[in-house]
Amino acid sequence: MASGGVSIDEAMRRAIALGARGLGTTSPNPIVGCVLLDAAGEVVGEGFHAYAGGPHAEIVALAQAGERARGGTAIVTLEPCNHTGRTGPCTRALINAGVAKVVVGVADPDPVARGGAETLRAAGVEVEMGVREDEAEAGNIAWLTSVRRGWPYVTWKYAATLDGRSAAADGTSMWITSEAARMDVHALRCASDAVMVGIGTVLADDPRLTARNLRDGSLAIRQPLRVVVDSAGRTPAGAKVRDNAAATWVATAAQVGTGPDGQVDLQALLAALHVRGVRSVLLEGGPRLAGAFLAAGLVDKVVGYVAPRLLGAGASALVDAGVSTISEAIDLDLTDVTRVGPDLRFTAVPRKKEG
Ligand code: RP5
Repeated sequence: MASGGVSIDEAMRRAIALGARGLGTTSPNPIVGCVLLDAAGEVVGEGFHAYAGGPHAEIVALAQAGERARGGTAIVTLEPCNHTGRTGPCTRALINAGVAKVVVGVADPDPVARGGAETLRAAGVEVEMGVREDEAEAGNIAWLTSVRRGWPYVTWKYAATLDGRSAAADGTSMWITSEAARMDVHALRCASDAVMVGIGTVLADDPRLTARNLRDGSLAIRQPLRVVVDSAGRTPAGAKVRDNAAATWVATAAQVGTGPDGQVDLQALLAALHVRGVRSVLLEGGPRLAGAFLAAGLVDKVVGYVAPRLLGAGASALVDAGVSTISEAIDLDLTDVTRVGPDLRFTAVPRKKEG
């Protein structure tokens, strides 16, 4: 590395941060960031993938660098694509630009686009895989998980009181948490391809399920698909989820098929969403739907907002997961605890069952 230049490691950190700017807008494409260093190690180009059909991160960075890319190093969070889709292969663009080395965070699992490293090596480009791999993976976790297994990454979000209640005894449930926590939820909605609730929540709360700025009520630029899991098709014609603010899919058992419980088959529902290009789902409840997802092992991450309030006996439980004895408890591993305004936000992942 020349004096004044940046290390490969620093450049990958920068590329991961750049890629994050595309969070929520790239689907069905991945989150990708790229930093280009010239032969002396100076940054000569940067880019990220902003939306499907738009230029890939490598192409944005190469355009900035121009001739200075020749003999340089491209640091990319995801293995450069090897195929012609809506845009041409990034491997070809890197080779044509005379890039000498490509450093990759995570290998591309997509059967359509993978194989970039091999193509680059065959053209005489040095390739180094797995730099800051864990962070690059975390930055693109929904897309990577979804593409590897064929159904979207599911985050269950809940809001509860300190005694774990989601609604008061009379059924009122809106605004358990603070505006700060609700704004945080809108950021989660913005970063998700779909927001999902059960018919019970639609009938009880008539939610809008749009991503918006709570202060002025304005809608975010891109809206997640609203999904109502509604086995018997009971969503009222006048429900807010049926307005024009965002696209909505009322998923019925007749469309999706039924699972063992006679309700919408959740695995089939997720597979159908994957086909529609949905890579991440924000599951917002209510207790029955969240319980069914948890019991089926279909939740990848839990984000819980807990308000310092108490609702006491008679109030609804947060989740109806059919647990009747302690040995059946659904165990989670906490990954983060953050204070959001007056509330707490817990992030956790369900613990994999042994055996
Ligand atoms: C859910 O968001 C709550 O359970 C409530 O039903 C809903 C409110 O959504 P908006 O109407 O604010 O979009 O988490």
